[in-house]
Amino acid sequence: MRVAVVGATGMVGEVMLQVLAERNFPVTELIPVASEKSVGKEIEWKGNKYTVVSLATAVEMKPQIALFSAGGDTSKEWAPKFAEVGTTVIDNSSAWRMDASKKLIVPEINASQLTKEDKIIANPNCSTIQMVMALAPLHAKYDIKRIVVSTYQSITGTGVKAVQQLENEYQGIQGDKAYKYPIHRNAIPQCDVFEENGYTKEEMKLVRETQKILSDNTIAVTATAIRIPVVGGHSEAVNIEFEKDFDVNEVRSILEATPGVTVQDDLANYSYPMPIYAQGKDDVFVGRIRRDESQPNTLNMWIVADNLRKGAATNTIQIAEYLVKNQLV
Ligand code: 2RA
Repeated sequence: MRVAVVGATGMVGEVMLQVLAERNFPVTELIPVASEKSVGKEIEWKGNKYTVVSLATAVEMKPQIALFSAGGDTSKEWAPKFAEVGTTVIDNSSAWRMDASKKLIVPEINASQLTKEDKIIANPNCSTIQMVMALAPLHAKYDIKRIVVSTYQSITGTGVKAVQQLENEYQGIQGDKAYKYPIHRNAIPQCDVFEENGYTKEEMKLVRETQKILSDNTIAVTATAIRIPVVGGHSEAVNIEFEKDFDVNEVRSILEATPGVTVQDDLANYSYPMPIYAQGKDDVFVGRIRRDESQPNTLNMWIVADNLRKGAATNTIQIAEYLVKNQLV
């Protein structure tokens, strides 16, 4: 299969290349694509060297699949051009996620929605993916009424510049800034820009994307997204009010039986999810599972995942695997 990776030299692009190799995705021809400044660079993948090409060249090569992580503007302009030559695009930007004609897919939850006609498929935001992975099976059983989520997000979600800023601040040296404020020894209550309602785009993604993926606009969601000086993954404290009551042990059993979810919830042995241990793994880790004793039918939990893997690259490639397995490409 001829596969283009658009944004091949970026953080998510590099992880997509790594995951394609790890999962032995059936690539017969790899087309690394990047912005003009990177065209001509060589990358190595599975022991072979590949030359980075431009978006226009990649379209002419008519890949069967194009995995995008190149920002919303690039996706808005170029995803349709790939689709016009028959390529199926799976896009990591927010460009298409809320487009009513586009599918927003977490394979374990709603891949069955996909058809051959879907030529631009949206990969949800990383903080949404890890949350719905844990909530979808509970919604099916207990019917979610309201979600209150606070996220503690890795600087890798912002990109290389943020990782470098933390390193520079740690070393005490000056350099380019991804954030207006220091991130070392700090917590910044802003991920992405603010919307009119005082919430950030990141917080409103959790609201809107969760409703779309779970196909239920009656689910009330409120979110606070915080940036913290961590690199391994995103963490989330989630409070869920259900329409029906539940048994905490049954909740734990449901999660333990959910593909892609690992329960780490053994307080006697101080076992709970942490980003430093989630880094490099594809599962979503859930712990601190406990009833909210302040109101009926309400549960608290802690959800951690590597935002570059299940939060982006791995979910994208799992969508591609589903397409191939079901002969939709
Ligand atoms: C972030 N989820 O963490 C966003 C984009 N990757 O900044």
